[in-house]
Amino acid sequence: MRSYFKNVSRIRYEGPKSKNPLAFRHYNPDARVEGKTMKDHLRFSVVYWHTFRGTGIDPFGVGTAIRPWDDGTQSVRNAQNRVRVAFEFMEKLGAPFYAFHDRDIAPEGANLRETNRNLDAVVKVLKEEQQRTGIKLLWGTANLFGNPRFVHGAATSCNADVFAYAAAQVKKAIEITHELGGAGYTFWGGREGYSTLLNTDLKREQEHLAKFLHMAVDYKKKIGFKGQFYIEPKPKEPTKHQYDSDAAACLNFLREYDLLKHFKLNIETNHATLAGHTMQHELEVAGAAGALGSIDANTGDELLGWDTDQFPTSVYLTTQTMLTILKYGGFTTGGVNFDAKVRRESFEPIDLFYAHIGGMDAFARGLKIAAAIRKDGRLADFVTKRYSSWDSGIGRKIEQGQVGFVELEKYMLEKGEAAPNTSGRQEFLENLINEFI
Ligand code: XLS
Ligand code: NI
Ligand code: NI
Repeated sequence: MRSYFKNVSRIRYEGPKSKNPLAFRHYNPDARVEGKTMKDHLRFSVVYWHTFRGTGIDPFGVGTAIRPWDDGTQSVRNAQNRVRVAFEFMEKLGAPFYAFHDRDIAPEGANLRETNRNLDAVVKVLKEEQQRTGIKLLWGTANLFGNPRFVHGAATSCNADVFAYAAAQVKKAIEITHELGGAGYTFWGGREGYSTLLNTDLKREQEHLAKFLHMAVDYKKKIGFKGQFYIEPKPKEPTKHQYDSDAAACLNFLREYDLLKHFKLNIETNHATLAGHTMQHELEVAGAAGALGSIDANTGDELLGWDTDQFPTSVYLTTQTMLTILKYGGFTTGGVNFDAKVRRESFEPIDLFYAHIGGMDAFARGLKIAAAIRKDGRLADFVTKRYSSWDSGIGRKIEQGQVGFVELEKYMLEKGEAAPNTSGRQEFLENLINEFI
């Protein structure tokens, strides 16, 4: 096979002093952090859609990306060739995982049967390449938003036939994910939301979505797919309001419809920003519910109000992210999935390497810094001490359910006033974090 990245050899770790732009300064896959290799901690994943299907198109202009391997046709042959290019890229980068939507990897045919045939033809090559390289599938998903049939949504469409089509499509997408040994399967809302409430039966749409997810759970069991199901919260875009708007809304939805035990969350940084939260907030909310599954690692632009999907470069952000991920025990099935795209202005193939190397190094630094903060222990000690009134006396009695309002009134009438508060020390703690960055 022809090489498309001839001038790039396997990206290696060269240490923080390296000036080689095609080397890692911090990501050293075999180095151990808290007893686990960086590779196993971070489980980096390349997304097929942005990295191999992104063209740089925006609402004001056509694509700019130069992709010499792409012949510009919608043929299966072109799609199969692209798979080989993708694996050459991922192999050279040293990414252990990738993720895809069904429609990124293979073109749609004239009807569902033909589309499924196209998929199978490409999955065959994906399987070969996975075997050749050892690169694995982090998760698969279905594109239920691109085709015009999904104009009103998929599982929440007002058109029952569209629900049926989406079900058939997801059935197939779970099957191919299973066949490729995927560690998970993600449901992202796509167009599951509304643009106006004037034409929307919100209750009915949400019930349909729950029904759809139950069908997916049933089918997963039926075929013996053991991968983790994820929901990826996002508050808006493309619709004005997405039903899976943030981690708390997703958890509530999953609980209400008895789905929580079957799902974890895939938290995306830029979606957190759009929801008016920080990434760390979303991770904490998911983690506290035992539902922190995986992350889509990108970043937005504070000055732009949409999902710009930039590669993460802020060490402060990756440190916060890794602090919470380590706190909840690290990834099991999930990983750091770069749902990020190079800028329209970065149109050469080599930019794909720079982008991923930067993101991987930013996360490796975040991991090392988070581990150092944890080893130091001052931050965790502060939080433990801050809540120490709950470890004995009246606090302990409240937590253990030994007292109610009557006993608490008696306690306070005797005491007369609450014990004095202590400082929250925000600035002190912010300085402490900066000691490590
Ligand atoms: C869109 C989402 C999407 C999901 C996969 O904003 O991030 O890319 O990750 O469907
Ligand atoms: Ni995403
Ligand atoms: Ni996104």
